[in-house]
Amino acid sequence: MHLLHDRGFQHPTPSDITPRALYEDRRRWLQFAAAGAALAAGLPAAQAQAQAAGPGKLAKLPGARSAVAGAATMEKLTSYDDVTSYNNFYEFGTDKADPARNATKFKTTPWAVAVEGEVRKPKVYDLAELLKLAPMEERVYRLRCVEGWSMVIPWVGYSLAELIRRVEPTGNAKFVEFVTLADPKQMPYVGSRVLSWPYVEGLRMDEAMHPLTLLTFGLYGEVLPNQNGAPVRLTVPWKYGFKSAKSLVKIRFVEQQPVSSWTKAAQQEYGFYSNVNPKVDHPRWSQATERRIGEGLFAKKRPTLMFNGYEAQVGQLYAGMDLAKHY
Ligand SMILES: Nc1nc2c(c(=O)[nH]1)N[C@H]1C(S)=C(S)[C@@H](COP(=O)(O)O)O[C@H]1N2
Ligand SMILES: [Mo]
Repeated sequence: MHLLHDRGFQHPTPSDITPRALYEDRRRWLQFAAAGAALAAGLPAAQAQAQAAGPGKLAKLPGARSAVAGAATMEKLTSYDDVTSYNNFYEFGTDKADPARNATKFKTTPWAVAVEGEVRKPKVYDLAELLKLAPMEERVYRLRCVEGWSMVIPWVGYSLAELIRRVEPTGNAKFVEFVTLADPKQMPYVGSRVLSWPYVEGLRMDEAMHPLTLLTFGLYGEVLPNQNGAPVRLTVPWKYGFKSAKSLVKIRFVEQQPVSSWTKAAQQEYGFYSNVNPKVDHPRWSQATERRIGEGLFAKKRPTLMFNGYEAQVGQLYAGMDLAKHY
């Protein structure tokens, strides 16, 4: 059975009411929201102030405001709590709460990412090198899971293209394959039959080079929590969330289209492209609408946007393609 990629229930969280003007400065808004939540939880004002500075749980990883088009939606952010407690990371379990619960001791140092295949300069990068390879940017992206829910997350990282340029792909590099850690000693579901391990994903070369494709090291101004794919993951905002592979250990440049773990599990349901598309339904459910996590179980669903709202930036990558066929 590979039916576990279901439409998991969302847990309700208090939604904040925000004056429109505060949207102008997202950072101010963030502080406001955090302070509001802390006050609502009955915390003293001083503590509320402290929480307002950020989630404060992990090492800081600030990112400069990104200049990349489409990289800064002004939509209300999903709360840090929701972003870090409602996760898909099947290596750590299939329940939304499993990754946060089961990844607390996940060891992410030392860490290295092997960049290899059809490149002139293959190299094993250790995490410290990757962290200083290019300036960190903050990118506020919508994340749309194929299951029919979505979030808005302030990621920190830089365009994957920065890394790709440095390894100098050859003319044979048509696709990029992403391989993530599969360590049965640390990851209780690796070895289980829910997916084939390691978790593998892939992009076409032009998709991998697109400035929106983010090599991601943090969120909410701090390093990635384990459950979100520490210490380094991919974020591809116009595709369903499963394309954004977590805890990367290998980036391989190849001539043939890679077969991703989800395609292997159910080819009719999860195609190579997996671009967010409200007009192409999943065989078992509609993709026309989505539930925004944090808005509550009974909130009206939102219409799903073509390419998750990034059509202006990425639409031309698929010009002339039949997107129902290349789902
Ligand atoms: N290695 C790995 N990466 C993964 C997954 C996974 O199970 N294993 N799940 C994917 C899915 S289905 C989604 S929706 C996103 C969720 O990312 P988030 O938990 O940071 O929101 O991670 C993706 N990356
Ligand atoms: Mo997902």
